[in-house]
Amino acid sequence: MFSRLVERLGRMRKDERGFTLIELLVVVAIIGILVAIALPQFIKQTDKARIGQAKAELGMMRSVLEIAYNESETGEYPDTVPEMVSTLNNGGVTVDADTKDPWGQYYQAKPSASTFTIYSRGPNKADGGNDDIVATPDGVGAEQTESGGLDLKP
Ligand SMILES: [Ca+2]
Repeated sequence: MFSRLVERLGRMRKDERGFTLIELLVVVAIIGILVAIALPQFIKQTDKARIGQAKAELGMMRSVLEIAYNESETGEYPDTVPEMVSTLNNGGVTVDADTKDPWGQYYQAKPSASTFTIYSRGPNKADGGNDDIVATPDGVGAEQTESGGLDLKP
């Protein structure tokens, strides 16, 4: 079939005849079907990669907060967002106005002296929906539901 197409392309140059409308429609339909099959798979893979990135970034923030907690004289976690930001920056994880999760949203923080929760709102870019990626002193988990966080930014 492919060789016939090439043959036809060769002939086309000679007699200046183009493809028929039906031929073009068939080609367009085939491309459409291929895109329809590949696109959802591609989106799924993209989200998987982004979830992995969010987990890694939250894991680094979690490590810094844990180290700072273990080294602190007060035995407390930073209990405000600005304190959390400066703790993270001092620990080598840069958090500035441009620090966003893989979906372009600010990471969310719920600071408190006794514990912390930092999370990404996940693919749906909103609190909850069972797609949030959450870090606490216990670890980092995906496909959870969180709410009530504050933008983690200076
Ligand atoms: Ca969400």
